[in-house]
Amino acid sequence: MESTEIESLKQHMKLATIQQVRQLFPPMKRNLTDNQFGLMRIVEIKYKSAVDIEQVINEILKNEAIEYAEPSYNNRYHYAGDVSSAVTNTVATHPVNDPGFVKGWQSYLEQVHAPEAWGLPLKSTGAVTPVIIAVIDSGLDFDHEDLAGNIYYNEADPVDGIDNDEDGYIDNYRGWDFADNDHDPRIVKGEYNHGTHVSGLASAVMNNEKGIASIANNYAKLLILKGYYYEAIKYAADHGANIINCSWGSTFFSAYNQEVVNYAINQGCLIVASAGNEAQENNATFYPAAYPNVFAVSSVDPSDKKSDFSNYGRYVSISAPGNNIYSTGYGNGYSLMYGTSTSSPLVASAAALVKAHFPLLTMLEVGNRLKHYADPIDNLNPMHKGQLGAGRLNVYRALTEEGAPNVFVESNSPVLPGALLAISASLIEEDATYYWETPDGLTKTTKVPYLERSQI
Ligand SMILES: [Ca+2]
Ligand SMILES: [Ca+2]
Ligand SMILES: [Ca+2]
Repeated sequence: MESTEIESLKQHMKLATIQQVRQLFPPMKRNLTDNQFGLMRIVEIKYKSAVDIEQVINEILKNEAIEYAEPSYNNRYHYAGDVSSAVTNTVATHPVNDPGFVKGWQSYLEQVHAPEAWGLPLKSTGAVTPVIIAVIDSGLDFDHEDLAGNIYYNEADPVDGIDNDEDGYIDNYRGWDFADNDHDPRIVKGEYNHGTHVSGLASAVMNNEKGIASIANNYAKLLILKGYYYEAIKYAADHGANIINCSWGSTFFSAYNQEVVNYAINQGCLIVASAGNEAQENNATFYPAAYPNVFAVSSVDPSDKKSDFSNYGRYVSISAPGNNIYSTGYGNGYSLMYGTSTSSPLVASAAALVKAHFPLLTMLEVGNRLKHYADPIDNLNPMHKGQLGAGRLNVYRALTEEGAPNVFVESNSPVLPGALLAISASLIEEDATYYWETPDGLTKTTKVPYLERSQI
């Protein structure tokens, strides 16, 4: 939306309740992405809370220039609670020297077969580009002994009061705080610990004789974005994130939020999101997890049964451990938590490890690989067949097995009879033959030759 259009919008709205109209994604001095997929047309309107929001929305919709108007929903984190019971101190032997792992407090890593995966050499012999996981959460203890080494810093904009990289964010060296709209996403003592716990699961420093081990095995850097906001998803997509972890959400569908999610996915990001912890109440559908193409994560217990608290549904992509998960906390601390909030960053971390091993895969293909090689758990969960995604994460299989079909149906809506359907396939090793069945029972086949990627 042009500034003149915003002015005209303000004039059209005669409601005395309107306080501020702000374009959410104005054009940047440095055009990070040529195509913002229309996000520039979105504005945020603030109004006095004494008036009913439906009345305000109806007034706004009288303007024919408005496509849609909706409330701005609050999001909440998906951590179900601290675990107060002491952990069992069983000593394991393993080349990994992180004490949390050695003492057996991270059995969830064995459950997803991370230790076998760590021993695999990278196929590529060249320099490895770190995989960037954006952690959109409550902020981070940047000085934590087991996290400091794996934080991503934007060297193009040091903290000097100037927007050196001209991206519209002054001094976004450490990331950004979307709650306070400033350059400091650090957590301070007394603030909620959620983001520090999630970040350790995504990429705590491995093999440093401190704290915990992490699936990503030091291949992932953490881009820290504070506050549970969809604007942070846009920021992550514009600032090089491969993976975006959202251990939060709300039950409200929003057209605006869906647009931001689509934007990030179109930029090549894998959005990994917790399915939520309301299963014992109403098993609400949670967003962003339930938006199409978001990698939604449910929680399972150590025996691969659905965690009591975990939401479930057809929109879930995969399941990962979420009970008694030991990770980093404020002030060089460590704590146990449970919730789908802990399951999601484990999957994000696994996605980073797969991307490090297969740098040519798109993040969509990485997600597909994780799903295809998940261990089936439907038989263990007869009440939730098809509602816990493809199964429980198995990162070792995702790295070692071949033959995962990377086939994507490119349609955002149900395909009607007679409609043309685009199917894209990427073959990693060899020629392939695809079989599929149409609803009238006909079996179709097609052969697709393998091409070197340079030819594609
Ligand atoms: Ca900047
Ligand atoms: Ca600066
Ligand atoms: Ca460590």
